[in-house]
Amino acid sequence: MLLTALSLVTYLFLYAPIIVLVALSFNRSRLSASWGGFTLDWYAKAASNPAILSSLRNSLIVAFATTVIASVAATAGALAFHRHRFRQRGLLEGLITIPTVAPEIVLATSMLLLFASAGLRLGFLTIILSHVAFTLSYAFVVVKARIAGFDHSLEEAAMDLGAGPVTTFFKVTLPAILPAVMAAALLVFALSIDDYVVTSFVAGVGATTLPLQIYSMVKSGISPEINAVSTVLLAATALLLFAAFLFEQGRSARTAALPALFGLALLGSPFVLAGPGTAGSQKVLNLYIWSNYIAPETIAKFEARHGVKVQVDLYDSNEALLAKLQAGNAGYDIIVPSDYSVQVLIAQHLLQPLDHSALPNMRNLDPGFLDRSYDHGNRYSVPYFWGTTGIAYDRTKVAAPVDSWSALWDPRYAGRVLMLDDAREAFGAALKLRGRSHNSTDPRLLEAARDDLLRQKALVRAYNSTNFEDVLLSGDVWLAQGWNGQFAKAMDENPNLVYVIPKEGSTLFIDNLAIPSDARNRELAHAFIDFTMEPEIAAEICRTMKYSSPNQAAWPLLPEAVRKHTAVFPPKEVLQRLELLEDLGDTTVLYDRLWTEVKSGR
Ligand code: SPD
Repeated sequence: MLLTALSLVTYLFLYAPIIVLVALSFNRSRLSASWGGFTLDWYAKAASNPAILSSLRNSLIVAFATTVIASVAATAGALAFHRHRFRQRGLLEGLITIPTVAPEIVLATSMLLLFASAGLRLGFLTIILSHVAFTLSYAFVVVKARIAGFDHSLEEAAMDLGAGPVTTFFKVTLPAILPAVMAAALLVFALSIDDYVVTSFVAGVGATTLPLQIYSMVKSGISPEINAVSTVLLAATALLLFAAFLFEQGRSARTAALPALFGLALLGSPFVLAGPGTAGSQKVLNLYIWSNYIAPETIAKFEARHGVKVQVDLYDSNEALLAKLQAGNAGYDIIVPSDYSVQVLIAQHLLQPLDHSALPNMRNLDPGFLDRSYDHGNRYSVPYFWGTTGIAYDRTKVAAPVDSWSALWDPRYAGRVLMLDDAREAFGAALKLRGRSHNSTDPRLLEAARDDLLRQKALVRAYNSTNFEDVLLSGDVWLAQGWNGQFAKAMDENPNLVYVIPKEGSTLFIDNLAIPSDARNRELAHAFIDFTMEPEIAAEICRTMKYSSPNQAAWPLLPEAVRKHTAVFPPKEVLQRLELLEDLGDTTVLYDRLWTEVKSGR
C-alpha cells in the first residue's frame, strides 16, 4: 500500500508539469490561474503564427538532414567496427560514444569556437553539423547493439552465390539491421528536433528552430499558444521515441512505423492547417532586439512597405547581446545596444558606420539625445528609446510610500522582492544606496556592494529582466526593480501600482539602433532605422511599448495619457537624479565575477 502510494507520488511528481502544460493548452482563459473552458483556439492560433511555422520548418529541415547524415555515418561506423579487427579498436569505439555523456554545454561551446575559428557563418549548416556531432554517438550505440547479433555467414553465403559487396549489403545486410537503423534514425530525429542548448549556441539568424522560438516567446511571458506548440512537440517526440523502441524490440515494420508516421504527421499538421505559405524567396532583415521593445504591427508595416520579411530575435541583457556579437558571424542586420554597450562595440570594431544621408528622419530626434559621450556625432548609432530604472510597487501591499532603494532590502518584504537579472543594474542599486556612482570601479566598494546583494538575496523572490512587470501584476512580488516602459503598461492594468525613481538616484538608459560590422543588408537596415524615426511610427512604438521616445516630432502624436505619464516621461527634477551607465573596461570582468557570486551564493 505504502509502496503504491510512493510510486503514485513519484509518477505525479514526474508528470504533473507536463499534465499542467497540456491542460493549459486547452484553456480558453489566457491566465494560467483560472480555467475558462475547453478550446482548441490556441492550436489554431499557433498554426497561423508565421514565426512558429517558419521555426518548425527550420526544425524539420535540420532534423531530416541530421537524421540522414548521422544514421548513414553511424551505420557505416558500426559495421566497420563489427567486421574489422584493428589496433586501438576499443579506444576508438569509446571515443565515438563519448558525446553521449559529455556535458551539452561543453559540446555547445566547443562547436561555437570551432565554427568561429573556421570563419563559418552561423546558420543551418552549423546547426546540422553540431546535431550530427552529438546524435551520431546515440545512433552508433543503437546500431552497434543490433549488429552484435548479426550472423555473418548470411553475407558469406550471398557472396559465395555470386553477389557483389553492394548487392550483398542491400539484399542481405541492410534488411537484417534495418530495424536498428530505423530505431537509430528516429532517435536522432527526436533528439535533433527538440535540442535547445547546442542549437542556441550555433544558430544564426534565419535558422531559428522551434525550441529557440518557444524560448524566445517565453521571454515575453508564457502564453497558451506556447503551451499548444509545446504539447505538439512533446507528443510528436514521444511517438517517435516509442516507434524507435518498437523497432529496437524487433516488432514488425508495420507496427513500429505507425507511431512514427503519427509523430511526423503531427509535426506537419501546422502546415496543413495554415494552408499555402508565403514565398520563401523574400529578402530577410534580421533584427536582434530587447524583448517587449517593438510591436508586431510595427514590424508588419515595414514588411508590407518593403516587401521583405523581418526576422526578430530577442534578448534581455546587453551582456547577452555583446556575447552573441563577440562570438562572431551572428548574422544580424540591426541590433539595439544600450549606451555603454555601443561604446564597447565601437571599441571592438563590431559596428559599421551609419550613412546619415540614408537617415533623413534623424532630424526628428531631440538633439538632447544626440551626440552623447558613448558615440560622438552618432557615427554608429541612433537613439531608439530612452528610459529609467526604478522601483514599482503595489501600494495595497506595501504600507509606507517607497522613495529609496533601501525598500528592496526591507525585511518586511522578505520573499516579495524582485531584482533585475542584470549585473550593472543590481550593482547600480546597491552602489546608489551607498551614495556612490553606479559606474564605480573601486574593487573594495564593489565587494561591499556584492555583500549587500548577498544579504538582500534572502528577500529576493526572483531575478528577472524579461517579464518583471507580469510577476508584479500576478501578486507574486510586491516590489520590483525594473525598467519604466513595462511598468507603465502594468500600471494601466493595475492602478494600485506605483513607479518611483529612488531619491539616491538611478539609471538613465538610451537604447540605440545600430548595424553590426558583418551585417549583410546594409541598405535595408538603414531603411528600417529611418522607418522607426518617422513621426507616426515612432509614436506607435512609444504608444505600444510605453518606453520613452527620443523622437520630438512624435510627441504631439501621442495620446495625452502617454505624454503625461510620469513613468514614461519623467519630470525634470527626477531626470536630474539619473546617470548613464558607462563602459567600465577591465572592471567589467570583476562585475561579472561578483555577480556570479551573488547569483550562486546564499
Ligand atoms: N525589455 C526591454 C527593456 C530595455 C531596457 N533597456 C535596458 C537598459 C539597461 N541598462
